[in-house]
Amino acid sequence: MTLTAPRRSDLADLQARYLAAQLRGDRREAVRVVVADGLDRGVSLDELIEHVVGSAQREIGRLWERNELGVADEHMATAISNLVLAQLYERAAAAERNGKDVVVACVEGELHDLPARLVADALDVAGFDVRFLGANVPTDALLAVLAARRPDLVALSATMSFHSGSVRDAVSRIRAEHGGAIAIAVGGAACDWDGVLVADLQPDLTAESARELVARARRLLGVES
Ligand code: B12
Repeated sequence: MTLTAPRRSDLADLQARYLAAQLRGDRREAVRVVVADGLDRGVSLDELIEHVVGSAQREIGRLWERNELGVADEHMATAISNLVLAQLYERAAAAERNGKDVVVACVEGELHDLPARLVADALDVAGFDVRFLGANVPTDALLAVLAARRPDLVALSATMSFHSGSVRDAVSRIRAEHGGAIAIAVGGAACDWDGVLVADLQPDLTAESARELVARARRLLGVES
């Protein structure tokens, strides 16, 4: 069944109900809001990632920053998002594989793997063959994976600006070992907070959201959409 595109107000309503479920620690309601009331009613994975799960996580961050939420509540909320993403991954209709191989990793030291997971899931559902390495990947270990797999694209995620050094180190070592054979994408909130990072590194690709990354990766790698 094809449904009309969700309006902003529908997405805002889903986000508000999802956030309320996260704050109550109600895992079943959180899954119901995103899967039954979102995905099953025609809201796309991209919209759910960006305007429901992602934006609720950012709101959790604001509450935490203002001391309106404790660390345990933030952990509980993030665990709920991981559960919900696993359900979405299983249920979302994946596009036909496009033959392009991508490795997604958080740079060394970076513990925020949920943003990178959003990126990995969006690429995967869009048809890319994705290896998601998770949080805090030592640069040596990342290079070993790249040497073994020789992917078309490596997507490096950094949230904290104090991990800019890890991003710089990873990019320069990937270039030294592979030249231009592996395209490099750099992204995550560290790029917003460290204004010169992307300008200095000139990666093949950057994007502010998972959805934008998918579109740009398609163009960069010559995938028909
Ligand atoms: C959950 C959380 C944690 C969890 C992480 C759990 C996990 N498994 O991810 C834990 C508890 C580990 C944590 C730790 C810390 N955190 Co924290 N955390 C958060 C929180 C609340 C949510 C993160 C999240 O899920 N974001 C949701 C997604 C959607 O974020 P996103 O960045 O917008 O992602 C999109 C884009 O960036 C892009 N993207 C992401 N990766 C890539 C890669 C590529 C290649 C591309 C192209 C695009 C791209 O696509 C994504 C999807 O559209 C944020 C709040 C926030 N605003 O994000 C704080 C936040 C990031 N944390 C913060 C802080 C301060 C910390 C700590 C320093 C706290 C401490 N004192 O220990 C540590 C640092 C840990 C470390 N060494 O890395 C601050 C950072 C402030 C700043 N300006 O520096 C924030 C903003 C909270 C706040 N408001 O104060 N945190």
